[in-house]
Amino acid sequence: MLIERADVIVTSPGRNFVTLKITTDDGVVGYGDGTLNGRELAVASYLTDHVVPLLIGRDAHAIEDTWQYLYRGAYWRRGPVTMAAIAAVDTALWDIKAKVAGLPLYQLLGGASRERCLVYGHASGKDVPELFDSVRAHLEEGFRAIRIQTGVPGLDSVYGVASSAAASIGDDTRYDYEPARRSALPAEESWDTRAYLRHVPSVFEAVRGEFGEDVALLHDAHHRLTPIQAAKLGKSLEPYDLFWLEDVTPAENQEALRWVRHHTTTPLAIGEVFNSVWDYQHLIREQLIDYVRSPITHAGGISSVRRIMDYAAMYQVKSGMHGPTDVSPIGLAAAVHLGMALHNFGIQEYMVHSERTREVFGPTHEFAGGGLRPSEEPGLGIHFDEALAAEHPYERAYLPVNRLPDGTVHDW
Ligand code: KDG
Ligand code: MG
Repeated sequence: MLIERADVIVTSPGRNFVTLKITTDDGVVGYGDGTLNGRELAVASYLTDHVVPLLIGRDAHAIEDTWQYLYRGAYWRRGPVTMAAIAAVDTALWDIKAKVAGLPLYQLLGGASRERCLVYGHASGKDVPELFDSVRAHLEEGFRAIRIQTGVPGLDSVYGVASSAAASIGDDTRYDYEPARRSALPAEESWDTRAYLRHVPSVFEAVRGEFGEDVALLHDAHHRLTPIQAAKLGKSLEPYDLFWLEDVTPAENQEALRWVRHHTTTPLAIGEVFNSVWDYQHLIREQLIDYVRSPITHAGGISSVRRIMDYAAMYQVKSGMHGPTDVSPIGLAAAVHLGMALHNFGIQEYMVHSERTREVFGPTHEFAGGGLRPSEEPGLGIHFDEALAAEHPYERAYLPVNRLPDGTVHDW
């Protein structure tokens, strides 16, 4: 079975997505996600100009060989653009293989290890009362694990805080802090680490006081702290028993995690900006983290994330794949299929896509009992509507940029 066509589709139903559609000579179609938030067209060009010509005529079943051919053959390895492009190919080929087998993808990955994949939603609020509304809305919808982000007194806007986070599932305003910001230039936000460190523990104290001990709570520091600040935050949050504390320091300096680890027992998650097993080599072997955040979409696809998770399993490190709205429903479907099969699955991030996005992608996985479960359809279970996708052309959009009070650019 040979690859006959490969089409790169860029669509923007609420935000931008890059999709690869591979068609075989006997008409089987597979989809892969290669969306890289704010740099979408770089992946689209990498695919169209450099990868698609290599795919035509290849054996659609040779997934591992194609992965190695694209990874090693390019000479220029790793990096978010390359690995998102390889992810799109790998995911589309797994979709095809499972459709040909007539099985939902998780069956080819080893079969179900659990009934459903536990997910966490995003609650947020400018202040504690707003945050409580948002937590309550998530609990009513059935979430059992919730990420908590709040405004910080003195700061105008803070990463991860929506203007109406209590809006219902699928409402476009629920995650308006993480939007396709459709302006000519990136929005600019401000940041003050001391104010943040003073405020956050009181928020978790209030949330535990109101909602009790059962709900799993998570928090994302979004790479903004120094090692010693991160250690302080981890220690100060210990009484509130977090499921994890995410991205405490910038991901490039892996030594930083050693400092944090030596000072706190709060579990640590990192890796949404990592894109290969090599990024985890020391962090996992030295047991400096508890959860791997790499999503299939940014880390070379199902084959590659599976490699990371098999390595992580030796050290009791679990998965916690990135699942923001900028990973398309195809990337999320792939994560749920792999999550079903992995023994060391931990949790899946689930920012529910807007209605418009879901109409274009047609995902069939289902949310119930605080978790996601893939449908039993052969393949990934995606019904992509190309005609509808074409009605939503690309619009340039950037992630925000972050500055300290004196104007210095800070990590976002
Ligand atoms: O594109 C970047 C976002 O997906 C990221 O900022 C979201 O940190 C994030 C998260 O944990 O979902
Ligand atoms: Mg994050």
